Amino acid sequence: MKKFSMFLAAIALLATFATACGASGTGETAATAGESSSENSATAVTGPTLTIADMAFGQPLTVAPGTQINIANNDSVEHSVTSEAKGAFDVHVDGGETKTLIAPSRPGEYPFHCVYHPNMLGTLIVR
Ligand SMILES: [Cu+2]
Repeated sequence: MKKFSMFLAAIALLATFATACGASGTGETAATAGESSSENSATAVTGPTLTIADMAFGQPLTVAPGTQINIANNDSVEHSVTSEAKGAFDVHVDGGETKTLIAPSRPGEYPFHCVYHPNMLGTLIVR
């Protein structure tokens, strides 16, 4: 019996969450649906793309400060684009996925590597 009441409590909790989620989108069901589809396309923004293939980053990429860069991982394993300068950027991309990296706002040369494959090296140039 105790188990059953805990089950009911869990259901009630879930219902509360569902209500809370629904409340944020009240009256915007259509807009919310639109948002989620634009979110999907937002993973691939219009802008420069850094393509990772065959365990390599390819040629250095030059972008303006703050540019949204697509990181397309064509390999089947996860890679990261991690700046040598601590904290400048660190984006992890699963195999076959694309993520967005925001270029630093400060111009300069940003060497980076993959934390999973330290021999993978690349350079991002911001100017
Ligand atoms: Cu890697």
